[in-house]
Amino acid sequence: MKALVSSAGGGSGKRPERVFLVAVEWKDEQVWDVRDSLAELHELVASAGGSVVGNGTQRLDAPVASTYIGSGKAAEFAGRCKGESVDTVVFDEELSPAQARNLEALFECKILDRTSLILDIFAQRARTREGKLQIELAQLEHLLPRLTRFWGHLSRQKGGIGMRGDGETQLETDRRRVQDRIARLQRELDEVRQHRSTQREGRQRRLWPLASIVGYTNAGKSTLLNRLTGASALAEDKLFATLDPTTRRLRLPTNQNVLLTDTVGFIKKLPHGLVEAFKATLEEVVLADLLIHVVDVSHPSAEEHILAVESVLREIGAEGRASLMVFNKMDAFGVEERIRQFRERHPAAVAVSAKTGQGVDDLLAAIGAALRPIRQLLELQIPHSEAATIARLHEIGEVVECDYDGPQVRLKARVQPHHAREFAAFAAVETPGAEKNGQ
Ligand SMILES: Nc1nc2c(ncn2[C@@H]2O[C@H](COP(=O)(O)OP(=O)(O)OP(=O)(O)O)[C@@H](O)[C@H]2O)c(=O)[nH]1
Ligand SMILES: [Mg+2]
Repeated sequence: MKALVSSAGGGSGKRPERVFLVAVEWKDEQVWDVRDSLAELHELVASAGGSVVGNGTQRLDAPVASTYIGSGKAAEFAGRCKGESVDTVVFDEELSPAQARNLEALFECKILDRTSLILDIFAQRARTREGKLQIELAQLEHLLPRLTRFWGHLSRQKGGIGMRGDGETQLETDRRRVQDRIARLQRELDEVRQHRSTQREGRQRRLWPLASIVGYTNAGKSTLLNRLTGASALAEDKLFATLDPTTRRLRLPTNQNVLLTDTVGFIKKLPHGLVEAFKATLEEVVLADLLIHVVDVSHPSAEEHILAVESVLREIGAEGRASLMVFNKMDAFGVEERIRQFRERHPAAVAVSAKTGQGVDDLLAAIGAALRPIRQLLELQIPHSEAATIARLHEIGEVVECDYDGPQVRLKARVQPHHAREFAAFAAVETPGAEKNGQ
């Protein structure tokens, strides 16, 4: 599927597709207001390169089997769309293949649902081979049950009375072709992943703890990674600007090295197929020693964003990981009251502005504290003459006590477990052990 840029309307110049949005207000729904949901769909369309020219909503108890929304409403919206020369109608819900087909016939234009739109955006953004394979797989799996719609013209041409068999045969062939492609993609993905996991084994990540930045799309995750590590990850006011994970080293003021990963943002109703396709990438998130959950506190739906992120984390098995909540965009106008309210529910959260750097020192301290249990507390006695060893300890560890009186220097320091060996010869009489009092 292509991005929402069409060459329709004649001429060679491409213009943004004209898009009409349709959302449903469920009678018992309160948490997520339909306006917020439409606003988000609007941003999704803009991120895909389309231009929203109107929208319509309907209040319903349950979806209507044939057209999702009521047929009267559908006809009314179709009339508006024709008047506005709309190219594409995007539904905020997932449509069944039959519903999409019926709506397409009624509106006489392209119908997309939220899932196809998100897949579209992901397809535009994928850069790495693994990312591209994952998206194509998710797209084909979404397409398979809908084949009749996309390949409709074939069956229609051939599928007149008495020729129905031909149309069906064509459809079967197409279906098999897609299934074969899915199988091939899965094999290729397995190979890429195997290669990646061997690479990962060799990397330093086993020595340094891993912290993953997670959060709703557009929360400021990449901006935060850039702020903390001086990286230059792409940060944009776009949904799903980041797709492929970026990892950078962060050195905390306590001399602790941490690998910090920025990854794909989450969204409510993230298509399940997509979560499946991204599971391997997201596994890196699951395996992290610390999850840094970035929340855009300036967003009116910040509360729902937190719930959506927690739900995706549950889905990928990251529930219960050590995590630190970060209220980002504290520089935005009028967010103090919101931060105060959120703090009641998340007392350990840290407020920052990734943009201005405000609060970053507190964040670094909080990351250090959260990772403290991973470090080993050494109690050492080092001769005064071993100045280089003492200097080395200050360089790679966090020295918490230091006493130069007496024949030997007595030190207590927290170091990464793999550094402990270097100082084994200087262990104080008491056996050093992993520190248990953490966070
Ligand atoms: N005012 C303000 N804007 C911010 C702050 N941090 C990020 N932004 C803006 O928010 C937008 C999104 O930032 P990104 O860093 O791309 O967000 P992300 O979470 O990586 O987004 P995706 O990769 O799309 O999921 C950009 O326009 C940033 O400039 C902040 O602290 N304050
Ligand atoms: Mg990003």
